[in-house]
Amino acid sequence: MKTVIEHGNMKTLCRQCEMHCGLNIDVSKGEIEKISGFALNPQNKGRICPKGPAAKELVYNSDRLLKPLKKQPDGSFSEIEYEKAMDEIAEKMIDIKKEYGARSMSVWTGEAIGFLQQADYARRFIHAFGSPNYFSADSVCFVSRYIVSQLVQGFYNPVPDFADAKLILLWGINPGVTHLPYMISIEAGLKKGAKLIVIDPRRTSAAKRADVFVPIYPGTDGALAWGLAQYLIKTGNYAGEFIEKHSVGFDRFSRYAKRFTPKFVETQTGIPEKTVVEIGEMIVRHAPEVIHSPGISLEHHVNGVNNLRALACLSGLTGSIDIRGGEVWPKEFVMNKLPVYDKIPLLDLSPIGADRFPVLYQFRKECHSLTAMDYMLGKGEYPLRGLIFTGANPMLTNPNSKKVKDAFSGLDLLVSRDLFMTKSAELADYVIPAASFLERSELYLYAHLQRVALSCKVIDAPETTDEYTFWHDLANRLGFSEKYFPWKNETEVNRWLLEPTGISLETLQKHPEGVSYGSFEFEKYQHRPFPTQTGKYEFASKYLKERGYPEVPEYIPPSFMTEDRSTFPFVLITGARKSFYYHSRYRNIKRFRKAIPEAEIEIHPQDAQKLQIDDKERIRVISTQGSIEIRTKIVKSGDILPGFLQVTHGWDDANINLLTDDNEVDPISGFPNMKAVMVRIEKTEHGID
Ligand SMILES: Nc1nc2c(c(=O)[nH]1)N[C@H]1C(S)=C(S)[C@@H](COP(=O)(O)OP(=O)(O)OC[C@H]3O[C@@H](n4cnc5c(=O)[nH]c(N)nc54)[C@H](O)[C@@H]3O)O[C@H]1N2
Ligand SMILES: Nc1nc2c(c(=O)[nH]1)N[C@H]1C(S)=C(S)[C@@H](COP(=O)(O)OP(=O)(O)OC[C@H]3O[C@@H](n4cnc5c(=O)[nH]c(N)nc54)[C@H](O)[C@@H]3O)O[C@H]1N2
Ligand code: SF4
Ligand SMILES: [Mo]
Repeated sequence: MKTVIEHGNMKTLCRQCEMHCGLNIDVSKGEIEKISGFALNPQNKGRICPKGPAAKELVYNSDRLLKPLKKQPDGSFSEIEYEKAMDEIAEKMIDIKKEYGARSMSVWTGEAIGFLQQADYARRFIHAFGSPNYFSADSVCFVSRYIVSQLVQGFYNPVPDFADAKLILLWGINPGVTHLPYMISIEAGLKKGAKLIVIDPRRTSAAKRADVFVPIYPGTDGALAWGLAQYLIKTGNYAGEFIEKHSVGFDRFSRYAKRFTPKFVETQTGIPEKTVVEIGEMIVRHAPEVIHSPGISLEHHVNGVNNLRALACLSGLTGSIDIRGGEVWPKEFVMNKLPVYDKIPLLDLSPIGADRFPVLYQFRKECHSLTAMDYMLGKGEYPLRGLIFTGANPMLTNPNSKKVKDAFSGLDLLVSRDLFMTKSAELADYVIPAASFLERSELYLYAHLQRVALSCKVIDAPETTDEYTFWHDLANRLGFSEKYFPWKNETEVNRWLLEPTGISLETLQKHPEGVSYGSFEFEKYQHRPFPTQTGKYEFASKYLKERGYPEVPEYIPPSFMTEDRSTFPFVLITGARKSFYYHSRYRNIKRFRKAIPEAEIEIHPQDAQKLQIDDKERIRVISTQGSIEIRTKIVKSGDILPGFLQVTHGWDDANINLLTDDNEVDPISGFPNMKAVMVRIEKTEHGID
């Protein structure tokens, strides 16, 4: 494993999260010496989060897998040559195809390889093989928001212009920890005088900087959004001209809004009536330069889509669409496309979950990962017998881990591509060492900056394969590489992707800070229709109504507010992010592990006192699905609402997804409830050890 240059400096993009900050890499004697932020990349302007420099500890980690592994009959792993492993994987795929049909094979991409080019190789591969079954972490990640934006305004990625906003509302998102470049833009807005409102059951780092911090019961954001809509409509403070000319469904929307008086909103959200009015007044004062930015937490509820729709409609009410300081539609940068879905639709092969969640399938062309488990367990319309997963650790990240284990364990073929041995990889028949982001080169679009950039290969790691090479090598053995994976390597793919754009690979190689592909124009809807079904901004959705869902985003209270609580008196939020950890990753970075050595359950001091629980005591948390033991962290009063608990996911030995339920899902998106899980707590014999 040597850097591609012996000495000197290289610039690239970080892909340890979706933000793709610019990195500056100092190299000495064929090794990375130091990683810092690249000041000329406008995405991060030289700043990076703690994971930026930790990339060095990631790629040179002593746990790194550098040889393919094959599971032996006794359950242990032995090393195997790459070519032989690939021959055997291809043979097993052919067997599965012969016995059950191609659709019984599937692929799954995780967050680590991203949502664009790297994931698209896998999509292309499985469709070319003849199976519609492409799964990914996206269907527990951002896809609900993607569906909502498409439904309401027709674009999946309107970008927030934080720097020019006058009022920013963060709904269950903590960008200082999770999206550093967003925080940089928010800070630019705050410097110019913007006000900040943070809506969260926990006092996060963002909440500490807010003008108004609004603690809210999880899963009730829809009620607050409706309450604000009611306030704006009742006081006549809405963008009448925009609504009249460019929207549909406002009459039905405003009729439904009526019941959400500040008093009613208080009963649902726990937010005092007067705070609801105060937020309403602030919106009126600053409209239309108002941005509502939701995080993952609004999606992880069974009423997620409709809560998000209600929220999305607030931007239409204030006319904050496609304006400076509002939500802007970026120009499209049209590259060649890797997915071949349009050429090989495969709909007649019953993609898994397409019948159960047709909206998810229609908007995303991807299958429902939770339903996949049932098909693997023989409870589907047809058997799912094989899976290749890459950059994912579903054993710790999908809900109901016990079911994931049972499902994965019974497959005829399970292949993991990863940098490390993980809880999921342990179940695999083959584990193939994957190239890290510093060992490949890919294109990235900064939509909010309208720039395109290219990451470069910093390290040559012949012990590993990059995503393209892996899928190419497998396609080659299965006889479809010439047709579908004809490029020699990733550089050639990048050249092909850029062909229609007028920007060459060489230009991007010369400009590691990226290249602009257009300036912003605003209010484009004045001269072209919204790309929705009706050509208008949709306060009510005929599309959803036709599929049996409510036309306006009706609010349904989360189950903990309506069900009997005697067995499970606490409500558990899972997955609030920590700076040092990324889902299940980085537990093997020693200095991070020293800072946070093990999983913790955040608990309010009042609740701890009531249960006579000490700080750092090992307790048991129990849900309808299972239980885990975990150490307490008694937080300050005000840091979490009493009656609510929080556990960050991704820990091997205190896996919170043993408690989440894969059947408690949003009926539109199929997203699981991960943010309002009913639980109880019991003391253990361990106490404080
Ligand atoms: N360091 C780090 N960064 C990451 C990740 C990581 O694992 N680590 N993961 C990346 C990924 S894939 C994603 S999807 C993003 C997620 O990014 P964010 O959406 O910013 O995720 P969180 O940090 O979990 O922040 C969510 C906040 O929502 C609050 N919350 C929970 N339930 C509710 C609710 O019902 N309503 C409201 N209003 N708030 C609620 C939680 O208390 C928490 O503070 O982060 C990305 N960035
Ligand atoms: N309870 C609960 N569960 C959650 C969430 C929550 O909030 N609460 N959040 C959900 C969300 S939003 C998401 S996005 C998912 C994420 O779910 P996953 O994508 O399954 O999560 P990771 O743990 O990040 O798994 C990534 C794996 O990829 C490996 N890897 C790292 N770099 C590379 C690379 O370059 N190539 C390859 N091939 N592998 C690599 C890592 O070692 C790691 O094992 O988790 C979800 N799960
Ligand atoms: S925020 Fe951190 S992990 Fe994400 S791209 Fe930037 S430096 Fe990398
Ligand atoms: Mo995510």
